[in-house]
Amino acid sequence: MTEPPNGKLVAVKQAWARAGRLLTGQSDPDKSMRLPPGQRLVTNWPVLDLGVQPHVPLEGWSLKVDGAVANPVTLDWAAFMGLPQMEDVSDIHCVTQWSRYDNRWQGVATSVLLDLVKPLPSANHVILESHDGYTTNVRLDHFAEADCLLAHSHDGAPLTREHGGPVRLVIPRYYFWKSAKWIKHIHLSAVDKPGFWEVRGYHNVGDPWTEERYG
Ligand SMILES: Nc1nc2c(c(=O)[nH]1)N[C@H]1C(S)=C(S)[C@@H](COP(=O)(O)O)O[C@H]1N2
Ligand SMILES: [Mo]
Repeated sequence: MTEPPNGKLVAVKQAWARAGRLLTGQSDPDKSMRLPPGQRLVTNWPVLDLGVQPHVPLEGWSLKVDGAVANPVTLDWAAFMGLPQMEDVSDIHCVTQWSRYDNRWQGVATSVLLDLVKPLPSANHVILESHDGYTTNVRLDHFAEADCLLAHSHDGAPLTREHGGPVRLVIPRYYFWKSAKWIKHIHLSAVDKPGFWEVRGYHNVGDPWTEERYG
């Protein structure tokens, strides 16, 4: 995506990144506190996007997983829902300072998907691409962790369109911008490829406990 619909919002966040806004200078690498430095707890669930919330009907939905894998797949809805399902409760930490505890997600573990496609030894990075043109990147070993999933439901109800339904990534160890909504393509790669916010001043990794907001 070259020009997102909400260019003004993007420009503001980019300016914040340049200015190092919201940084407290504190760090909690051992995760001794549940709430990472500089975060505040919310009980609502804010919606963040680039000004579009793509409508993706289940009939046309598909998820492509390819790149440095032995067995690339394109799953339709029935195939995706036919995979073993899991549930996990985790906290959300958004780089814009809100955190939300105890999100109960249901979906397919990233490890199940990886078992299916069989990553090649050269695969080290995962590039995620969404229906709104959004992209983001994570390390393969972190993507594969036990609390990471492709979620289709939250608290037992289908994920709403505004929160990334039909399916979004959930990767709790990072700021929430890494958890791509409306996911359509997962590309495994030997080389890293910074995504939408990563090329606009956000940190390439995004660990909330060491305040990797920008970088
Ligand atoms: N496809 C897509 N995924 C996305 C985004 C986006 O704009 N497009 N925003 C990211 C950001 S910055 C955040 S904080 C979370 C917000 O998720 P929520 O709206 O469900 O709270 O989604 C992330 N995933
Ligand atoms: Mo965000």
